[in-house]
Amino acid sequence: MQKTLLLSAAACAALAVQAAAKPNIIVILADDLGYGDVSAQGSATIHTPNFDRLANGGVRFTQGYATSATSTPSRYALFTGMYPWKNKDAAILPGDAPLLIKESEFTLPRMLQKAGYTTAAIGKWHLGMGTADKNWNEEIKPGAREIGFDYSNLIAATNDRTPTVYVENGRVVGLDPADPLLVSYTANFPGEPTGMSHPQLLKMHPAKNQGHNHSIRNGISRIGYQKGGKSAMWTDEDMADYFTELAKEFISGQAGKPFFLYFGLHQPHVPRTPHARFVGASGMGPRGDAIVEADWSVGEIINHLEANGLLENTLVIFSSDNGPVLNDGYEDDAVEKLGDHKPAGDLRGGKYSLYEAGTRVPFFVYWKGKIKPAVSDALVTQLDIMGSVASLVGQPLPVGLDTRDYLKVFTGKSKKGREAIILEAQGRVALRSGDWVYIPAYKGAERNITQNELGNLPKGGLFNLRKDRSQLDNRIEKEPARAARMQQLFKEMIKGYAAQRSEVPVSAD
Ligand code: NG6
Ligand code: CA
Repeated sequence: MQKTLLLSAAACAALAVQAAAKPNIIVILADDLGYGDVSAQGSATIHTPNFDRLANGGVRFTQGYATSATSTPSRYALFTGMYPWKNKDAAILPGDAPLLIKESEFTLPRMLQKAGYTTAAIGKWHLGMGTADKNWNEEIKPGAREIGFDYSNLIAATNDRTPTVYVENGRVVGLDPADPLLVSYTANFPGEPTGMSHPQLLKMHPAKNQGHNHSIRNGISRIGYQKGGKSAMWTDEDMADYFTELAKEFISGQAGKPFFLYFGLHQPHVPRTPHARFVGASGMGPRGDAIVEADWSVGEIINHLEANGLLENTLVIFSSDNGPVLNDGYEDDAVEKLGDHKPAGDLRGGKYSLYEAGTRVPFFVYWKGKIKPAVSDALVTQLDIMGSVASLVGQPLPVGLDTRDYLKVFTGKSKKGREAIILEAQGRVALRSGDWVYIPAYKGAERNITQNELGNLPKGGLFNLRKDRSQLDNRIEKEPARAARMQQLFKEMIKGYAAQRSEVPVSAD
C-alpha cells in the first residue's frame, strides 16, 4: 500500500515536470490592429485594458513584425515558417480558394501534435479550404485538420467575403440539406439581391469604388456571391461571442493535457459590427468599438485561463496580421470619427504598405510567472514563432525553413533579435536590417483606394528607423554606399524569388 502511494507520488511529480515542460500555447492574431490601437503603446485615445494586461505583464516588443502587410501571407508564414513571398499563391485569398498550405508541408500545429499537444484553430482562417471545385454542402477537405489542427471552427476568409458561414471541422455549421449553399466569385446567382441591385436592403453601405457590393447578408453586402444556406448564415454582431465561447470551451475541454490554440480575431477588419453592448464604447464609431470588443474577447480568454488555474502554464503570444486601415470598403465613419486617435502610432503607412505601419504591429509575449514584464527593442517577426516554439517543446525542424529560434528573445532573456527580415506588402518586398530599412524602387501608386500610403518610391527608400521612426527622411540618395550594401544583401536574400509575384517588377538598381 505504502509502495503504491510512493509510486503515485513519484508519478505525480513526473506529470508536474511534464506539464511544466509543455506549457499550453495560445497565439492570438488580431485582424488589421495597428501599432497605435493599443492603449499600452502610448495611446490615450483608446482603452484596451486586456491587450494592456498582456503588453505590460509580458514582453512588449517595439519592433515586432508581421511577415506581410496583408492577412493570408502573414498567416501562411505563421503556420509554415516560410517567407510568404516565396509562394506566389500566398496573397489575399477569395472565400472559395482551395487550401493554400499543402498537406505534406511541415506546419506549426503538426509539430505541436508530434509534441503531444491537442491543437485548435478558432476564428479567422483566410488560408483557403478544400479543393478549388469544392461542394460546401459536403465535407470540405483538405482543411485545417489536414495541416495539423485537431479541432477547427473558422470563417473561411474574411468577414467581408462570402460564404458568411462558420466551418467546423470541415463542415458548414447549421446547414439545412434542403437549402444547399452555393458560392461564386465570378457571377451572381440569378435573382439574388446584391448591394448594387438592392441598396435599400443595406444597413451598412459599401464605400465608393471599393467593391463590397455583391451578396447581402445581415444588411451588409460582401465581396463574392452566395445563394442558399440560409440557416447557416452568421450574424456578424454575434461573431465575437461565438468564437470567444468556443475558445473557452476548447480550453476547458483539455483537462490538463497540453494544448495549442490559434485564435484569429476578426476585429477590427471590415465590416466592423460590434455587438450592441460595445456600440458607442470607444466614441470612435464601429472601428474603435470593434477594437474594444476584441479587447473584451482577449480578456475573457485570459480570465478563463486564470479561473482554470492555467495562466501560469500558458504562453500567450498576441499580435496582428498586418497594420491598420480606416476606409477599407464600407462607409462606417472610421475616418470621420477618428478624432486624435493614431491607429499606426507614430509609424508611417498602414495595411498594404511597405512603410513600417504595414507590418510593424502590436507584439506581446506573456507568460505569467515565467516571463518578466519588459519592453524590448529587439527585432522580432511572427515568422520566428514556429522556430521558437519548436525550441520550447523540443521538436526538431526540417532543414530549409525560414523560421528561426528566438525563444530567448521572445521570453525576454535576450535582446538580440534578428539581424534582418524581409518584409512583404502585396508582392513587393523590402529589407529591414539593423536600424535600417531598404525599400527598392517600385513604380505604382503612392496610395491605394484606402488612402494608405503604399511605400512605392520612384527612387527607392532608405530610412534609419532608430533616428527616424516616422520615416520622414529618405536617405536613398544621401547615402549611396549604404544603399548599395543593403541592396546587395537584399538581392542575396531574395534570390530567385523577387519578381515572381510583384505587381510591378522589383527594380534591379
Ligand atoms: C482587399 C479588400 C479589403 C480587405 C482585404 C483583405 C477590396 C477593394 N478591398 O482586397 O476590403 O478585405 O482585401 O484584408 O476588395 S486582409 O486583412 O484579410 O488581408
Ligand atoms: Ca488583416
